[in-house]
Amino acid sequence: MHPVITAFAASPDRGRGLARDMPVRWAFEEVGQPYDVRLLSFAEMKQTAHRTLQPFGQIPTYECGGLALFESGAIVLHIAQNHTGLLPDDPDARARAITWMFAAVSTVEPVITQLENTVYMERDKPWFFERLPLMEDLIRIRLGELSERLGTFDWLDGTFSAGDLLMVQVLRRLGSSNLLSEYPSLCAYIARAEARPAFQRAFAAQFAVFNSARTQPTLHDV
Ligand code: GTB
Repeated sequence: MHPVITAFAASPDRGRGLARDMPVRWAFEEVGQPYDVRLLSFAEMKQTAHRTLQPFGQIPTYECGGLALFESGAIVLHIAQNHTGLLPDDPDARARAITWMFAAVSTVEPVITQLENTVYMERDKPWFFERLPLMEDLIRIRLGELSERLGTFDWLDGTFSAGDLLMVQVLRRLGSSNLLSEYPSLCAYIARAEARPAFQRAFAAQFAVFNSARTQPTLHDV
């Protein structure tokens, strides 16, 4: 039995690999663990059956044997801890890689989601055009600090780890903004990660879901 994860049946990201099943798929691909996916509609995500697995009615979830998990970062950590390939063996290096996982989701991601929320929910507010540059500057601070730390290295701490996986996935959320282009070393860091065969397999798998949803005949086609 393979682990089963949940993902959007029709992802609002239109197949760009930005929803949070993507890091989980990518982690499975990095360690060579096959997995199955249960696709959910928005309505199904809010039903009790799914909330039993994910109290907030979101994707992704992970089920394997008797274990059910939610939170993409925790799922990636679980995969990384139970397979080789995403965390170093050396205990100190392992702890540092896990630190980068937390840094991705708790220090870098919040300023990015704050900007997304402002753009999605406050666009029609009178303060929107004043607030936007403030949100962007908060992101610039984090990107500058991250770029400074990465320097000329390929990865954040030695070899590619689950810390890089989560960090890159967080940074990819900025894809449609111009902010990243101000940090060429971060663009190169993302490109390096996206060139990994495991990333490409994960991306193709989630894109296939979007593509098949798009080509499903609708009532009007029948
Ligand atoms: N902290 C949780 C985790 O990491 O697992 C957050 C999970 C989460 O935000 N899930 C989102 C969800 O289920 C999907 S990924 N949302 C539905 C809901 O809350 O009702 C977030 C996401 C959605 C859309 C885009 N996009 O269109 O680009 C990108 C990311």
